[in-house]
Order: sequence, then structure tokens, then C-alpha cells
Amino acid sequence: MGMTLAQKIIKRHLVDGEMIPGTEIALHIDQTLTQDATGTMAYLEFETMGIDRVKTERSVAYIDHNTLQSGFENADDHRYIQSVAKKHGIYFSRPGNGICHQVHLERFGIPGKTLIGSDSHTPTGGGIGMLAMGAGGLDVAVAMGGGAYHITMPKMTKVNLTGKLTPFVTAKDVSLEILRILSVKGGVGHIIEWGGEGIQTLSVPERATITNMGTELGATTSIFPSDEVTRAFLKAQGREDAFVPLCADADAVYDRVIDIDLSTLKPLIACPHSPDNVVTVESLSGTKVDQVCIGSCTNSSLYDMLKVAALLKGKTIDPSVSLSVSPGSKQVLTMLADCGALSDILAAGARVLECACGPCIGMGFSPNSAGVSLRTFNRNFEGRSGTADGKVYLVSPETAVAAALTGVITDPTTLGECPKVEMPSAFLINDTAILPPAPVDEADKVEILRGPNIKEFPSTKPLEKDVSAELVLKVGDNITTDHIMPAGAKILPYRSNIPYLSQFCFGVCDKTFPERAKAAGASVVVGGSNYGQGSSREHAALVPLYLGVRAVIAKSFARIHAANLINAGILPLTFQNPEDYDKLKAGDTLILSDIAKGLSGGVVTLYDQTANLSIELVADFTERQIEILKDGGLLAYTKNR
Ligand code: MIC
Ligand code: SF4
Repeated sequence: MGMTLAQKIIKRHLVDGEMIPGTEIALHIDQTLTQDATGTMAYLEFETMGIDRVKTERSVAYIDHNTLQSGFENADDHRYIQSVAKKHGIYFSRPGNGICHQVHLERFGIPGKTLIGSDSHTPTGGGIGMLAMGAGGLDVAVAMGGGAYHITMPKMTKVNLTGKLTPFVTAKDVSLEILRILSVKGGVGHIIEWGGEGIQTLSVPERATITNMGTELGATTSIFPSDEVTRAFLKAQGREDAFVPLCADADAVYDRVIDIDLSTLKPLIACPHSPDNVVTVESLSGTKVDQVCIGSCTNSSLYDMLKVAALLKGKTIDPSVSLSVSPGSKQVLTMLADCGALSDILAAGARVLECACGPCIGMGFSPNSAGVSLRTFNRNFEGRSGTADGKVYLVSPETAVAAALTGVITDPTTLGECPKVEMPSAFLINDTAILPPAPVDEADKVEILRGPNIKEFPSTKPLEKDVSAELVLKVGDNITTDHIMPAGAKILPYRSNIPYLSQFCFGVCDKTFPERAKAAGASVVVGGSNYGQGSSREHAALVPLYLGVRAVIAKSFARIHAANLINAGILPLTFQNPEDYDKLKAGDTLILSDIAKGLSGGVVTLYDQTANLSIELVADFTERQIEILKDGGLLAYTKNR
């Protein structure tokens, strides 16, 4: 039987387990990346392992999230990461050099290699045929130390593309269409492989837009074959030697096949507050827009920016709209400047921001109160923009420009002639903002620079026999990590300071949560399905741990968050009977007894003392995960061994 492309890469990297969907496998990891908002933790964790030099083929530390530096905190964290990178064999991409996923694709990605990153949009690398996955910081630290990365062997979904995109319909619309079809839960437990004759018409940046947003489907990752389009991109990046042709076997078997005819797609838009809330742009035309933001790891390539510049050329944006443009990398920005396209963007009235995540993670450019913001980003979760009642819509760069010019949601196909943008045959290469690590024999001399913003980890303890805890918070379906541990300009600078961060835990749902959880001593959170979707931030587990959360009981969990909970020593348990969710009430006293025995048997019994009822909870863990939970988290587990 033939193999899918992802199965081939998995097979080559398999160090433990069998490739049976639903069972745990361990993969050798060739490359890692971190960004600064999750990186400080990851490197603190790496340091505790006492390993001198990373064991990967390539590890890169990017600074792209916390670049506002409104106080000493970010600057301290950046210096810390820079010094750790230099000492331990990690390349360091300086602030301003660009968004990790964009720069990694340009300068480091290699088809057929495995990559994990402490950022959920790491699957962007699937645009050039990498098996690239988002992970918690601790998993990345372990991989840097040469340890394997454990995942559940995914099922395989194929999306078969036919036809060709019509003018003003883009890769972003393909991402939104698949979200419309599958929803934010539809990719859970699957790898999405893109194929069919339609992929030949898609450039690498377009493919990367699509694999980037596969994260919003909850998929383990997304991947395109490595073909002549990939070769041309790598050649233009001066890296043709990294090219290897890769594709699925003709007789590969998929668990699910979805067909999309590119020629029938229309410009689409995701409405607040979920990326799968998708309708046609046309159906909302005329809606007043206050703000437009172009950029983020989804749509900040040179290809995207040249289209934006061509559409803005000679025009002026509507006076009622504020427009930001953040190019994805120094390479993109420099090339825009050199060809004059940057002048067209500026002349039209855009505010050009740094090559960083910026507004995507609420670092500035928050909309006005109740403002409507059209963004080319990948997430529109409630409150993420920094304005609690802001209404964020997700669109393509073309639809974004149309709204910036007219002041209302506008179908871009009404803009007239669609500009043609060619990919350059050679990108401008200047890696001065990527600092190589110190040579091995000089690493000893490198001093690690720590600032006062870096605080201790929350302490963990081995699993208790029984836990009596208060149900402090009950939430619904699709709770995101932005609900659990919000980001944004006011909080993000404290990613290395768990005690400070803890004040904001679950702030979007219930501002009294931190205080009540602390008062309870031991607590439980109850959630609906797809609990913990979104980002890879392990802070969404470490902060609840600090506040005394012992278990999260939900109908189902998102992949990375479930792993982060286990790594933190918090029990992620699921309802055997989803209807039991309705029986539990906030404030109830819950007793989990004989937990270790329950973990081995796969079922933990919960007694709700307040309601006087017992409920069976599924404890679906591998032997390794049970040992991690028993030890009180992955750090303790790793140290104990
Ligand atoms: C995000 O898009 O939510 C982030 C910020 O990039 C996160 C990482 C983080 O929280 O630092 C992610 O996607 O993993
Ligand atoms: Fe940065 Fe936004 Fe991409 Fe996250 S989704 S890595 S915040 S640009």
C-alpha cells in the first residue's frame, strides 16, 4: 500500500511506536524554532537540563512578538535569549528581522525535515514540504536536547485542489473555505495534505498561507509536496541545495478526501469571533470598517505586499479608516523599498509597522471601542486585538485593501483590473540580523544575561493519591488559550513572570477567577469541547498550575494544550458521557480518588460531594504520560531520569 507524504516523513523520523492512528509515536526532530513570548520559558527549561549544546541540525531563536519594549522587561528577555542562544548553539534572529515563520521559510526551512516550534503556526513550514508542528516550550526544549517529540499518530486528510484561482480570489480564501467546511475542530487528530493538479498554480507563499491556517482547523499539521515550485523558491533564496522532491505515492490511502475547485471560490471573510465563522465578502458588503491591518505570519510575504502596493498605487485610503501594513521580514521590507512599492503603500496613507507580529497579538494598533477591524491575520478570538468589544474579521490582503480604499466591506472583484505580481527569480539575501552561535570552544566564555523580569517556574509536586478541589470555573466549547491566558501589550511583556501573569488568567471569561482559584487552594476547571484551541503558549497551563488547578475536565481537548497540561502535571480528563458536563456546577466540591489507579485503568471516578453524584472520567494516557503525571510534570520526569 502506498504512503502519504506525511507518513513517509514520519517513517523516516520514527524513533518509537507504530504508525497506527490514535497511538503515541515518538519522532526525531531535525530543527526547532522559538519566538520570544514562549522562548524565555523554553530556554529556562532547556538550561535546567544541563545540556551544553543543542543536538538538533538547526535551532533558531526569533524575537518577533514582544518588540514594543515599553519597559525594561522585553529588552531583558531579549538579551537573555540572545545570550542563551550564543552559548548553546542556537541561531538568533534579532528583533526587526521578521516574524519567525516567514523568516524560517525564507532562510532555514528544508523539505522533508521535521521542525517543531514553540508557536502554533509552525506548520507554515509545510508550505515547502516540511513536517512542521507547533509544540509547548518544554517539548521544544527536550527536542533541542536531542529528545524525541511525542504525538498521537494522526489520521490523513487529503485536500484535492482542481482548477485555478480567479482574479482577486486568493490562498487566504482557500484557507477560509476549508475552515468553513471543517470548522475549528475539523482537523483535530489529522494531518492535512494538499494535492491535486491545482497546487501547481500556487506559489510557495500562497502554500504557506494555507498551511499556516491549518492550525485554525486544529490539525496536527498541514503539508504540500516539494516540487518545481518549491525548487524555484529555494533557488531564489540562494538555497537550491536544500531542495529535495517529495510527494505522496499515487496509491496512498487517506482517511478523508475533500475536493475544492479553485475556480469556483469567491472572496471570503471570517466574522467575529471565530476563524470558521465564514461567509462571502459580498454578503457583508457595505458594512462600515474602522481599521484595516495587513501582515502577520499568514499574509506578510513579498508576494502579498507587492499585491497590496499595486492595489494602493496612486490611490488614497478612506479618511475614516486607519490602515497598518507590517511586512513579514527584513527581506520583504527591503525588497519593497528597493522596488519603490513601499512608497506606493506610504503614499496611499498606510502606517508601516515593524516586521513583527504587532497587532496580531494585540501589541499595539488595537481598534477603537466596538470598532470593526479587517485583518489579514489568522485569529479573531474575542479580546485578542486588545479592545474587548472590538470586532475582528479575517480576510485576504486584496479584500483588506478594498475596505481600506472604500471605508466599507467591499468585494475586491469590484476593484477593476487585478494586478499581476511575479515572484522574483532572486530574493535579496542579507542575513546580518541573524547571529550565529559562538564556536564550541568559545561557548564557555559566554555569560548568560538575566534580568529581574525572569521569575521562577511554578513548583510542581508528584501526583497525590486523592484530590479534593473546588470547581472554580465552568466554561463552554472552543475555549481558546487567549481566554485562559490572554496576551496583548499590557500582559505579554510578563511571559517570564508567572506570578504577575496569574492576575489575568481567564480574564476574558471571569475576572474573579485568579482570586477564587487561589482562595480554593486546589481547584478544577470544567470545559466543553476543543478546550485550549489556538496558541501553543504553555503559560495557559503553567499559570493555572501556579493558581492551584489540579485537573481540567472537558468534553475534548486541543492537541498542543492537552500536551502542555500533562507537561505541567495537570490532569486533562474527558467526560465518558458528555451529558455529565451539565451535572457539574461552579462552586461544587469535587473529589478525585485513587487517581494513579484510575490513570492505569483508563477511568478516574469523580465524586461531586455537593451534588452527591459520581461521574466517570476518561483518562486516555500512554504509559509515558502517566509517568509524567505521576512525577508532577515533564521537567520532574526528565530530571528523575
Ligand atoms: C499566537 O498567535 O497566539 C501566538 C502568540 O503566536 C502563540 C504563541 C504565544 O502565545 O506566545 C501561538 O500561536 O502559539
Ligand atoms: Fe505572530 Fe500572529 Fe503569527 Fe502568532 S499568529 S506567530 S502572533 S503573527
